[in-house]
Amino acid sequence: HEPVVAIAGVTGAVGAEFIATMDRRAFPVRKLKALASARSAGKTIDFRGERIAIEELTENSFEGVDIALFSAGGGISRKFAPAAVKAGAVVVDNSSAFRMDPNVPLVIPEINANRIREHKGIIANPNCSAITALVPLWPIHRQNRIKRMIVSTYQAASGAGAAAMEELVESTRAYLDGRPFTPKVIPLPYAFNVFSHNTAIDPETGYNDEETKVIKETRKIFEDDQIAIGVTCVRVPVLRAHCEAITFECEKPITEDEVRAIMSKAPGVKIVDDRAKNYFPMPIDASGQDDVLVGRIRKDLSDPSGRSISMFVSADQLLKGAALNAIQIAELLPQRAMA
Ligand code: 2RA
Repeated sequence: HEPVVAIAGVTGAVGAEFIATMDRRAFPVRKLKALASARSAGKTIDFRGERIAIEELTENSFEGVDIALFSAGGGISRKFAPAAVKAGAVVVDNSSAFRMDPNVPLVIPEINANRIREHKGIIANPNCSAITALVPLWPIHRQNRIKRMIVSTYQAASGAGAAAMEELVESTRAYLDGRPFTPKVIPLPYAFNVFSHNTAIDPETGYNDEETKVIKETRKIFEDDQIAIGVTCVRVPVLRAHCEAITFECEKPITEDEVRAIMSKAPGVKIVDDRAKNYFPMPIDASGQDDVLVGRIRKDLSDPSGRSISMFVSADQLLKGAALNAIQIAELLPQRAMA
């Protein structure tokens, strides 16, 4: 039978993209349960020509649910995902709550879809900044192990939710009007500004939580605890696509042409690398489409051994960085195969 699907966090930016992505990919749904906080209960959403009432998310929301998609923050996932599993649902969780749990597969379908069947009720969707880097890096790593990578991220407002996207627009409008602006979501001036990813900073390392996620999630997804990873994550005044500058060092020499050839066959990747036209991955092209755009592919001149390459990538944070990756996981769930 077609699955009953619940979305926990249906009113959020990712929740909306879950629905749009299921529509676009004709994901079969017998019944959709729209779950959100009490504040949203009673409002409605449209799904496949049906008006669906939003229900308050409680421990009892998952009776009869086959697949529960979560994107309402780690606290909500920790509180309600176990109840969903107990009710018999398989949870695909976009929050960071369970990503490092050894009993929870952390999955990017282009890389480790084989881990999905090992789930014990919960499958974790990786952080968008990890997905954006790893989709293009994996096919290289498989052929010529990456021993070190240096990643700088330029992360869009959407990673902080719909309210942050609105705040970027409003703070920019205020800036242009010369009006003072009191932020409600982003605790720093956002218009025309760049700032360190505003999450907790590890007192030992000085790395923020976003940077620590990139390191830990890369090692779990690649199943390689030895990869050396240096990373800096910042928030930039862009609406919904992340960009990342990546330099990686392989075990054996590798040329930019070899990387280009690998990228041309890599699933989930689109090469945008036109030096003549100075045209490379940009958020305005990455937004609203499924691929990770890859360009600026070139030899890292700081490594004379010829084992290092630099490149620049961009991906839609709400799609491949969140909702699309989660739906691709849901499409591969075993019971879906029996539907
Ligand atoms: C961010 N990766 O961009 C985090 C969560 N989506 O804020």
